[in-house]
Amino acid sequence: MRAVLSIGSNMDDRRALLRGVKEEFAGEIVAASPVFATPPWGVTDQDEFLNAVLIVDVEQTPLELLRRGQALEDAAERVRVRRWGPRTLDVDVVAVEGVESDDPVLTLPHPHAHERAFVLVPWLAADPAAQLQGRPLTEFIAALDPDEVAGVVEAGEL
Ligand code: A4P
Ligand code: MG
Repeated sequence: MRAVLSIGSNMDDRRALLRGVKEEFAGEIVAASPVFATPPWGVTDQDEFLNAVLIVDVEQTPLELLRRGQALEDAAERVRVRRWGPRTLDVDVVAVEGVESDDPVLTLPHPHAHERAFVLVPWLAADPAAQLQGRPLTEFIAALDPDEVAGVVEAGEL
């Protein structure tokens, strides 16, 4: 099963946390984006994020993949000192090839993917031919606020 993962961090050693996810999926990665620095989306009074996208090929169900991502989030939380502080690591399942779901436990494609430059720009970098609901990613990116897209800036290797 081929899937698209969006990974993000805005605290602690952000790059190391993202790299930890890459290492976890090492043998299953088909493509990986560089790291991008991204302004916080949604709740804007928080620190800048680093984001990346991994395309993986795994022998698991979509739900198992979600749980695997959540286990990595939990592991990242454990090294944290501050209780109830911001998240160290977010692992979202953006899309699974050939799967659509409106289950709130795992909605596919991710309901916010199409409107998030911090997902679309790295995803396009990882897979220039990628499509979301049958349309090229560039169409969704073109529909976003250009300032938001310009705010997503490449920041080195994952
Ligand atoms: N869930 C349903 N569908 C999915 C899916 N496709 N992938 C459910 C992952 N999870 C999915 O998520 C809440 C519930 O969503 C889970 O129980 C899962 O079953 P969560 O990760 O526990 O909670 P959260 O991350 O605090 O909330 P939410 O709404 O998922 O936030 P997001 O969407 O993860 O956004 N700005 C920048 N620049 N970069 C970022 O990475 N991330 C966020 C968090 C906000 N702003 C950001 C970034
Ligand atoms: Mg999440």
